[in-house]
Amino acid sequence: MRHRGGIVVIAAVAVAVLLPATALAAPGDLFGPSGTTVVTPEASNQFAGTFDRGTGSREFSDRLGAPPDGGTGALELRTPADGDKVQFITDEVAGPLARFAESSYWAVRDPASTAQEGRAPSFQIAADVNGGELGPQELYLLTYLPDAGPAGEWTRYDLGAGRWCVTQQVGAVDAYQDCRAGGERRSLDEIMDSYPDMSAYAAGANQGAGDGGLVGAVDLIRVGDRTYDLEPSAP
Ligand SMILES: [Ca+2]
Repeated sequence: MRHRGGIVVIAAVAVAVLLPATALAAPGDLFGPSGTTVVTPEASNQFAGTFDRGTGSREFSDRLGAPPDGGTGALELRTPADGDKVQFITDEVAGPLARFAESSYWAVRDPASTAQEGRAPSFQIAADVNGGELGPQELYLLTYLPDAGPAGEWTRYDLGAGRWCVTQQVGAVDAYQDCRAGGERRSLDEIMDSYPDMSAYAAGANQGAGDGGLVGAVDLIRVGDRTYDLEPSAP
């Protein structure tokens, strides 16, 4: 087995290979006319796990229901152990960080979770610090930590108004863990002031590392006028 540092470095490279900027972008303007894209096991719309590790799992399910106007189900995320991480991220949202000024997602914590109080699925944006081609050392992760709502109740998180940790992805650093450990949080405006050319190339839900025992679900990921409704099957 490779040591953790090796795994993280390989994962970062895998992200760059799997999600090359806008090269795989779907036709049409995702940020023009409003619309909803239904994401199912059969129609992933370029969503994929990226920094996954350990024994965590993802499953489209009706078990925890869905938020209002979110269909019948959602994407369930399980991280039994602290070392587990599962993600669900798409590059269709690639573009300037300003895109996320109007963005949100919904999440719920299964009441049966044994994780620490307050834990719920988080959100991350992978970004190129200076735009253009993603060069060495240019991968940064923006991490949003939700304040978990009551267990079993779907809660909407306003990402545009949120505060984010900004972490350069180098070596063995886990941006989520780093943020959880007290990383400085900044508004999107503050981040755009500091890094005017920073450009997102992927974004989505993150659960772990450090969320052992958490069972959660995410749904209605919205960026700009585009909403992704996560469902076990097509309507
Ligand atoms: Ca749904």
